[in-house]
Amino acid sequence: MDIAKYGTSPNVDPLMGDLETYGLFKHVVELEAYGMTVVPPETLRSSPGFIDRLRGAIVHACEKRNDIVIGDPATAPASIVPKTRNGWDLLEEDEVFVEAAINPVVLTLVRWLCGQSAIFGGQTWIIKGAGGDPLGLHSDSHGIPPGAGQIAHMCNASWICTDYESADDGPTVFIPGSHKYGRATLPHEANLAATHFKTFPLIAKSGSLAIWNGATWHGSVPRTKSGLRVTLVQNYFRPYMRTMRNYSGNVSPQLLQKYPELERAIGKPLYPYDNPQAPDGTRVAPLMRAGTDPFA
Ligand SMILES: O=C(O)CCC(=O)C(=O)O
Ligand SMILES: [Fe+2]
Repeated sequence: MDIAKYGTSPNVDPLMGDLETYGLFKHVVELEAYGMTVVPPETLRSSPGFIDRLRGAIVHACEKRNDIVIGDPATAPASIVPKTRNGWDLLEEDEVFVEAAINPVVLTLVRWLCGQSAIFGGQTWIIKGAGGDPLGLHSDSHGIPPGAGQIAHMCNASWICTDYESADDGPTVFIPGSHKYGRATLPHEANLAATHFKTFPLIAKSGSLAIWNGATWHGSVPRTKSGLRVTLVQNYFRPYMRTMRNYSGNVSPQLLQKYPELERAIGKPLYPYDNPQAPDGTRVAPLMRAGTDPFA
């Protein structure tokens, strides 16, 4: 029996088809059970050379914004990594960032977690050299208090741009099943070195996607290898959430025309009203519809 064929659930039925087409059932089960999954490059159907172009574009943007030369991340010294935090809003730096944001396999898993109305909210890089402190355990679903943990309110879909082979790469580490706690870590729960929770590391080849329910607790361990770890973090939100940047009305019309899926992914958030006296009425019904079904 194939329930989706009955057409009784218009929001989740098409997702079932996409999960089948792209071979994602294991990944959905891992998302539900553990709160995260790693999709290997061969499942992602990226265009040839995609991950090399993406890594190159991240390095180039970081060089340009910080007036430095990084060159090849495999040989660059840790000391070159800028202390500044200016890695957000990359979408229009290079079209490879659009490709990263609207990859159909990525969007299928994003929509599984955050519904058909999921909104692309921002991208930033992580460029990490050896040394430094661990990153404490946290949830990415900022502002979601205990009591609202039954669904993902946002998710993190990160492109892995250099191999994460072991703890030496300084990977993200996760607490399995912690998305079910439905709350942020408390201050006494954040210390990764002292935690009593069991953790597992993100191990993945360059070109993989790591995606997690934003509520899944995670941190990261210091890198001990030479060279740099490069990651593109991408956040997607349910339409009632505030995003890093409101891309609606703020992306070049040429880019939207070239990538129609981008227009859908950046969505048309209702709040805050762009005109407080006369809000755009066409945005009300979609947000109300999103309130009817976690897959809407
Ligand atoms: O992998 C890391 O270094 C931290 C990742 C993280 O916390 C995030 O992307 O939200
Ligand atoms: Fe995080």
